[in-house]
Amino acid sequence: FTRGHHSVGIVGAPFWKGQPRAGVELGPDLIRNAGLVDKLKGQGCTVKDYGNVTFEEVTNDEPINGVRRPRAVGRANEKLSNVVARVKRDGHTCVMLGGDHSLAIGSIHGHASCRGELSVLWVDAHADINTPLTSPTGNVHGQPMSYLIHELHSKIPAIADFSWITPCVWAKDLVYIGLRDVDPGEHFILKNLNIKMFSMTDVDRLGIAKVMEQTCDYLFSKGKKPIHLSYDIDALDPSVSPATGTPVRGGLTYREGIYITEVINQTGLLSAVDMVEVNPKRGSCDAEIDSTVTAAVDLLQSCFGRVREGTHPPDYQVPKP
Ligand code: 6HN
Ligand code: MN
Ligand code: MN
Ligand code: MN
Repeated sequence: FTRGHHSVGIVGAPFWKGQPRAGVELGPDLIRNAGLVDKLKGQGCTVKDYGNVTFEEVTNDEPINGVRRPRAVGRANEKLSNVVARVKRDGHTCVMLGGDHSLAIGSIHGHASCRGELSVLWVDAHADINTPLTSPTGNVHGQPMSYLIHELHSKIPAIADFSWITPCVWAKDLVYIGLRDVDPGEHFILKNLNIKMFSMTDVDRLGIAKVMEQTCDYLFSKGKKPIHLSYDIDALDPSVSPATGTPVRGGLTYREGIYITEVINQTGLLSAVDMVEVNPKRGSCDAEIDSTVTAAVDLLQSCFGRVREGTHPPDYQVPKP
């Protein structure tokens, strides 16, 4: 009776080692405790919760080629890739709850290993496309796309626990929305590979409706492929989602953020979603944490058919007195 009717598989990935700030590993359970499963069921979805992936402890994890915690990050993503591939084989739209954004490596890789070529929509304040050698920080959450893009393969140095990664996304199949903090190496890559992006300046100029229209036109002109939506909660303005590791002023409003997911649901092509970088330890009070977690849940509900105008069962009758 709603536009839900999706089959959703949820995977928690309580992992933080793609960046230095503890707390982001609490994201999956916080988002669940906010009622995600019941809310999705309430709007007509079938939901299977695969629980949290468990990650092995890694001691002795010195940087390689500037990449921090390369063994932990490489192994965690290899495991996640296998779990996401299983969720896709089981026939669900996969929801990966992070965790930091380095997890997009495993999520997209696992998705592509099952479904082949994908369209990737990356909603984020950041482009997360630094190579290990352009990265100003060495944090892998600022690098995941660089490992996945075919065109960047020759720029990636060898890292033992990353050797399982085979590039699976073409630069033309990637679109960014929300960018406002892009490093020089990343900007060069975006321009050089002619990657489609809607920075916050573009959102200001066009409005979010035109941004989404152009996003869909662009992606569909390359052929209709399963969509992987990678949603970093820091795409939203910090007034909405303050509890995150790398907040940047001037982000998407709550309404713009929701509108993106409503349009993606309408395409009927959504095949996997990442919801990442919710970090309760970065909130300065409960209200800040609640606002951030609620936004994450609301975005996921909109991905799976919740509409703001409301809905009613087809057989609904106004009660007669
Ligand atoms: N994120 N561009 C910076 C870096 O360290 O490479 C920040 C990355 C932020 C990543 O928010 O997922
Ligand atoms: Mn970000
Ligand atoms: Mn990110
Ligand atoms: Mn639908």
